[in-house]
Amino acid sequence: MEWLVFFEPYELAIQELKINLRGIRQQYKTKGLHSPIEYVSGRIKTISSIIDKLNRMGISMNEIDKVYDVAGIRINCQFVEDIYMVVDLLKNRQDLEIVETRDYIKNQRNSGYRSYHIHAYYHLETIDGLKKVMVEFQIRTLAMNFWASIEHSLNYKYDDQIPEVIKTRLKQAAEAASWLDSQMSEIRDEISEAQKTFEQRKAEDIRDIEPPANLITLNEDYLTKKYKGD
Ligand code: 0O2
Repeated sequence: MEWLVFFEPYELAIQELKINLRGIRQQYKTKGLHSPIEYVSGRIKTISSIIDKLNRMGISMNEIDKVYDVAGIRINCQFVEDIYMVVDLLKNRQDLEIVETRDYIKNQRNSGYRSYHIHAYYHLETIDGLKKVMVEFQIRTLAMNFWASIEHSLNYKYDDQIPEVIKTRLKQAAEAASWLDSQMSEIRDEISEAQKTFEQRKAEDIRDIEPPANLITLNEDYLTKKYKGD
């Protein structure tokens, strides 16, 4: 029961943030613009993972608030430039209070890990009033995400003791991912233009399709029934 109470605000924050951030993507698409957000996911840290982290940090359960990533939101982007656009979007939100930023893109970790992290309080409206919920945002390109998820699985498999030979391969793979990101950035305008044209064509195709003759009648019938008596 205590864990349920503990997790609830984090879960609500994740649900709301996922909807809000997906809404941003939707708004870019509606305007026929390239969206800096490709897709958004969220997770709550498992109890065992929280306990592992407390042990790693050498702190007790009473200091659980120091675990900044109980609620995690991951934002995947197409281009490195998009990451910094997303960072600005987050910094300008009224419902977020930025506490810390970590740029592991400009300062790649020794493992080869790249990503942009933000720790921020999300302003959650609860039945007991405003609650500030700590959330960790990880903003990365698809290439960074691919690398991180593979390395994460290997760390799990080898219990954080990845053999040196595999570590070397991972570093080479991280360089390749970084190279891929820079190549994609070079042709970013071309790709964005192609994507915009594709979206516009899709919209035009729909506009050109004649609706069935009885569609309006059907809608009118439906509305008459739905609001009968109002
Ligand atoms: P999980 O399972 O993803 O929740 P610090 O001790 O403060 O220097 P800390 O606590 O690792 O660093 O915080 P940081 O740097 O903000 O990293 C938090 C999360 O980023 C990690 O959470 C990972 O999700 C991810 N991350 C950081 N470094 C790496 C890395 O080298 N490889 C991969 N794959 N992910 C990384 P957890 O709790 O470690 O794990």
